[in-house]
Amino acid sequence: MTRKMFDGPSIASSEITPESVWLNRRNLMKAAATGAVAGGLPALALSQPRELAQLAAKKGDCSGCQAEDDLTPYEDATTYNNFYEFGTDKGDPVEHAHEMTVDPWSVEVSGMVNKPGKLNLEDIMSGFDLEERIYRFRCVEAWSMVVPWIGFPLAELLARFEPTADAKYVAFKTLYRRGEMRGTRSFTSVIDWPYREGLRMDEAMHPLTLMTVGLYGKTLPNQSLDKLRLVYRSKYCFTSIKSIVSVELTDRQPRTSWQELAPQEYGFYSNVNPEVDHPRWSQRYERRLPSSLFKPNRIATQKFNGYGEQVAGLYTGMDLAKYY
Ligand SMILES: Nc1nc2c(c(=O)[nH]1)N[C@H]1C(S)=C(S)[C@@H](COP(=O)(O)O)O[C@H]1N2
Ligand SMILES: [Mo]
Repeated sequence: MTRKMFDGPSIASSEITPESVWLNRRNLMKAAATGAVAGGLPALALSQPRELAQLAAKKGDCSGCQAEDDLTPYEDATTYNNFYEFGTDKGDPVEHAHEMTVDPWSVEVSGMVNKPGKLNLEDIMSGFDLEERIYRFRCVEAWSMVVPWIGFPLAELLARFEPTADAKYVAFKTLYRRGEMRGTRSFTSVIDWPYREGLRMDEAMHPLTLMTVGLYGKTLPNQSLDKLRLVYRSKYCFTSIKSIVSVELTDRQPRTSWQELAPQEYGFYSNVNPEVDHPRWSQRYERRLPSSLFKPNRIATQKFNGYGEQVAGLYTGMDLAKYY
């Protein structure tokens, strides 16, 4: 089943950057600058990094945690990124995201809550045992990567602000600081900043929905998400917004940045669904990074990213081709 073709400007053509282009960039980056990259990577509290795969596989909630998939090398997961605040090319984030000040970081929770307010990231994470907070799963789009994320269920954060019974949706907004984000100043910028995303309340409270603060035992390198990133495990990776500073509980379905840009291509729900093609490409397969022209590493995409058993109930009776 194919949705209607999008006939506007091809805003997301960076999604399909030719491999040769990004491979070159990637090698350039490698050679150029462990400086910029490594400089932005304070190793957080994993004092003695253990075998990551082992750590990542041991989570209690591991049913369907994709522990059988090999981890994507750190290099690949952090050099092929989308973070339009820093440009639309996959190589822009690793090159420019270090220009963003990420310390201190706080998030404001407002709207339909009994206790609105602001929390510092340090306060959110105090008392955290990071080794107990590793979740391994795929981030899927046309490509995919398997990452050991560090995070915590979003529900834990929301509970501290006491959502009221009226709250039906959660609206997320990211940091928008023009001076530090060259992509927002660029004439090619197509997004109405700040970048936005939304969840229905039951999705937000689901234990598989995470706020992440790091990956591979490190606080998030800027290009991947510093400082708070939402990850809903059964949805496409583009819903996982990076650098959240505002969370609003509301009774109205929020508009997401991608929905605004291209409503025929991106819907509010965005669950991983190989049965529904993207208007410009099939969604049956994903290219697992590292992937190249000669070794595309093509893998069949799983409905709900393999979490159907856990989340399908949230969408009972909904036509997922219509509510994509
Ligand atoms: N703030 C912000 N978050 C964002 C984006 C963005 O442009 N800005 N891009 C999204 C898209 S389109 C994708 S595919 C993923 C990419 O995540 P990755 O760079 O870790 O692969 O981040 C998402 N989160
Ligand atoms: Mo994306």
